[in-house]
Amino acid sequence: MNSSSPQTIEEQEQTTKLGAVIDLRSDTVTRPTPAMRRAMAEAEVGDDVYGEDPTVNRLEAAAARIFGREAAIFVPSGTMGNQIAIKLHTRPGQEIVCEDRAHILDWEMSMPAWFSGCILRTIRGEDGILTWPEIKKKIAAPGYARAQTGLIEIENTHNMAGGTITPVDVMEEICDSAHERGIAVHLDGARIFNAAAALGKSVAEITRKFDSIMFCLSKGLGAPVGSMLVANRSFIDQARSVRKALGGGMRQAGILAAAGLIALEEMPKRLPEDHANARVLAEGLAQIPGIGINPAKVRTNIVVFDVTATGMSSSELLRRLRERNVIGSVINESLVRMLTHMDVSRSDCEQAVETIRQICS
Ligand code: TLP
Repeated sequence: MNSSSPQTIEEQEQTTKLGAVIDLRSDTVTRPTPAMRRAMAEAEVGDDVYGEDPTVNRLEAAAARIFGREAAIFVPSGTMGNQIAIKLHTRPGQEIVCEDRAHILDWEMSMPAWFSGCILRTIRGEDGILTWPEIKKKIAAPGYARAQTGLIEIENTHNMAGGTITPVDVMEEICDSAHERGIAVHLDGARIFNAAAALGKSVAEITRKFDSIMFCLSKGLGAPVGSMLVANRSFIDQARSVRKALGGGMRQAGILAAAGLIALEEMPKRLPEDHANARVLAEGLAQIPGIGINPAKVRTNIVVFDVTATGMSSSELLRRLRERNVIGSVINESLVRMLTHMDVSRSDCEQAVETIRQICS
């Protein structure tokens, strides 16, 4: 287990009481903008299980158009989006190749095994980046005596590796080579808009070869709830049944989709600001004796740093930081994770660096 629960319930309650905290635990913590709240209040709704919610339908059409695909489905969470895709791409008894710190491995409750009957065949990629030559070695040889590889999964940006970006040509080589062998490739693109912003390319351009793409509205894009699964029409038609089976049929979900539409259409353009703030954080941290980080590797909104040389464990450092109203999350004994998002400013990041400096000195 390379992670621990970021917070106990008591700690979370304490957090909500604190008020002026600089909350760098995740980009999931953002509150809906006033425009989102207005759109939610005014949303036209219907029963989405009957396919009759006009706002959900608009959101799904917009996501499909933006990704240049036939269809999309609105799901309650990124976890559900990934797990629906895994269910549809695989058969029980198969293997899924993914990176060693993948979200589907560490944070999705063993659902590939539990729900789809598959095991994960992992590879440690430098900076979380997988390449075809490495993946190729892990693909099961055809035959009756070995579990067959049913799916390859790529996470971009890679969360626990520090928001790193797998280059487009690397992803495309993986997709082309997998397809030659009849293996599908799913993208956990929870933060694919961050990758696109950092690369200066459109999400459609960088994801065109994947068989399915999950992305989150509720991370850097700032929506309160929701993710999308994007693919061809027949895949998304089947995804509707799997979503229902998982309890993800949400009725008047237009209330949520209304915020999702603003997230999708308005928020990607502000992501460079989060990336610049993450750089401020990383460059500041790099100046603090005992903190291990290479700021040049911080290209999006996730900052992961090593605290071993401070003599404190990550949870000890975070406990002391929390006393001073700065919160981050634990990855493991030595690694801390901090994310920038629309509810933290550049000066919040500077303040966080200063607080960490005081604690370390
Ligand atoms: N990530 C959360 C935690 O679960 C770790 C976070 O705070 O970063 N894929 C990736 C790459 C993710 O980072 C996440 C959420 C998901 C999928 C799942 O999304 P949700 O939380 O909506 O199920």
